Amino acid sequence: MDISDFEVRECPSSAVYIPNFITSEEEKRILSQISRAPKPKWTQLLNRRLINYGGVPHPNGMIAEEIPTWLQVYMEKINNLNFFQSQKANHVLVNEYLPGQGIMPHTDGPLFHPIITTITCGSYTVLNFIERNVTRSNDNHKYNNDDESLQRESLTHEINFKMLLEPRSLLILKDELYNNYLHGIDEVKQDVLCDKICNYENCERVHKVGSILKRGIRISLTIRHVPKTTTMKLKFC
Ligand SMILES: O=C(O)CCC(=O)C(=O)O
Repeated sequence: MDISDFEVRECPSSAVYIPNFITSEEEKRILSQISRAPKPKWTQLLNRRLINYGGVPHPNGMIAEEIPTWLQVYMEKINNLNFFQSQKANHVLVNEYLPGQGIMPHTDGPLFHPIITTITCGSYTVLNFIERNVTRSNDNHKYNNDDESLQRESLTHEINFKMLLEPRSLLILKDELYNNYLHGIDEVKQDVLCDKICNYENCERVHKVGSILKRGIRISLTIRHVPKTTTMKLKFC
């Protein structure tokens, strides 16, 4: 696979969008495994619910946990693209969005090797990108619990561009898009496709500006590398 064929050219550096990165069969398997996750695995937030696989990222280090084999298949598939250089993916965040749910604009911050890879399952979504206010310190990210200041930051900025994420696609964000742009998803039940979407030419289908897409339930797998990990040591006295 020549990755340069999948670069998104109409946005700052850099994004790679691969339609049909997984097959329909693989998508069904993922959705079926997620639907069987026991309720206590889920963390319910106001606007979505999520599961951490591999541990919970933390400034003091993530206590590494075993990742289920069915999920390792997709981590391997991403590792084979060599985006994490000598590192390997070791964390998967599963987000579930019902129609009308989204995620506030944020950056992923310093807990991760600065590359985000996301597989979309079940339904499309539209990701918004907002350029950061460069005069602010660089430490406003989701894991700071600084949600209010993030929202204030993003409210003062217009959306610079958007990306349409189709089911079974893989999106990879790095460089300027990781460091200098917030990404978020509007809490709406449908999207009117507009000319701010910058990856039409990378999409599997032909989409028309002005058409309306109704959202279904979307499961996203955000697969990343957490550099700082620890193993739990039990002391027996
Ligand atoms: O669901 C997505 O595509 C985005 C998820 C995300 O940005 C995050 O969990 O940090």
